[in-house]
Amino acid sequence: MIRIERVEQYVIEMPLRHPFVTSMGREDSGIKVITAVYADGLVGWGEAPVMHLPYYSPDTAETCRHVQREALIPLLFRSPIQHAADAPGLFEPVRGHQMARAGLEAALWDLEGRMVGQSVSRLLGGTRTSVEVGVSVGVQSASGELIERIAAFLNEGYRRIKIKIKPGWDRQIVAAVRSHFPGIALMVDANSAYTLADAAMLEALDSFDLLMIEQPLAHDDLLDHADLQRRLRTPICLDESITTPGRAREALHLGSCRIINIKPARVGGISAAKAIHDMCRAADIPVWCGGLLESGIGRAANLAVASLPGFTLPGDISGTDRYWEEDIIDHVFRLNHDGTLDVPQGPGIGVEVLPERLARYMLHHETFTGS
Ligand code: OSB
Ligand code: MG
Repeated sequence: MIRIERVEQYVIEMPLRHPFVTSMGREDSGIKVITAVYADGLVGWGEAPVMHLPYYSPDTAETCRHVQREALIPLLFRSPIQHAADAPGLFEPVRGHQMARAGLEAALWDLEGRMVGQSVSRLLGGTRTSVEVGVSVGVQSASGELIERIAAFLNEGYRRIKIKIKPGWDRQIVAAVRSHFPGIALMVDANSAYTLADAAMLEALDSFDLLMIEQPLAHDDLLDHADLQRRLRTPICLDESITTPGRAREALHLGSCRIINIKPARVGGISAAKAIHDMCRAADIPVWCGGLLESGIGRAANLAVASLPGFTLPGDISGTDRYWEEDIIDHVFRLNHDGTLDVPQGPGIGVEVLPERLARYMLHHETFTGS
């Protein structure tokens, strides 16, 4: 039984080593709502990797704080749960606000793992001890710069390169990258920058042997993606459009994509991520674990999720140094020589939070107790 005694909520902002530019805009830092749940003398940590403004998902630090404080945390105090997997049922009265739920649920998974002395990977039924990883490379100021950055990442051992595209930084850039690196596993992510009016350009991408085209059309669309997928040889991978297991079911039914990027934070938590994984596995749809510039807390949890057997494509779970000068945990995620990251095997997410680092990046802190 998990009977929560106290919840600490932190909003932190960590400077990124390199600005991350996409069709949605530019991020110079990562803003996160971190929650710590306390029970039986143990603590579990979870991250809601929100953005500064609702340009990727509707979640922001303020909406997440509000929904956790006013709705989700009170639910947690009102009824003890048996397992972290019961959190989605407990949170059921709340509509939307996927990242607020996901951050708290992740903390419960970490806590449960620590209570029973098992890793979150193990609790979930993970079958891998290391996972293949790729890297997502933002829009650069010129193609030469992009090629240099890609060369550096390949040199570090990343197995798959994803480049961000947007109108004016698409076909020619992909052509330049492909002719420079003929053999690499390459994909593009548009973050919803196009419409069906751009179908001709997207069809032209078929000639570059891309692993997939991620979220070319509207962030909440399934129908146009189904239409586009019928016209493309390259698989479409959905990111933004898949916000719940129900949406994944609709996408599979409609043929909106052939691959799904599962981000636990986007789909409302680890349980929902597992449910989508199970559904895709049964339907023979490959999945991979996406990222949202997580700190080590979210990265460790994502590695646990990516250890499930259906995650057959390299994930956006890059090494710590790709994001931060210093992380808020006691562990640095370093790429193995074979382009993989190890899945933490210790209890819970298998890493410890460093309080002085958390304090350094803290913007807000609030304590909640049941009474
Ligand atoms: O669309 O996958 C995306 C980062 C922030 C918001 C959206 C996306 C991304 C990435 C980078 O592509 C993922 C990562 O390395 O964490
Ligand atoms: Mg994406």
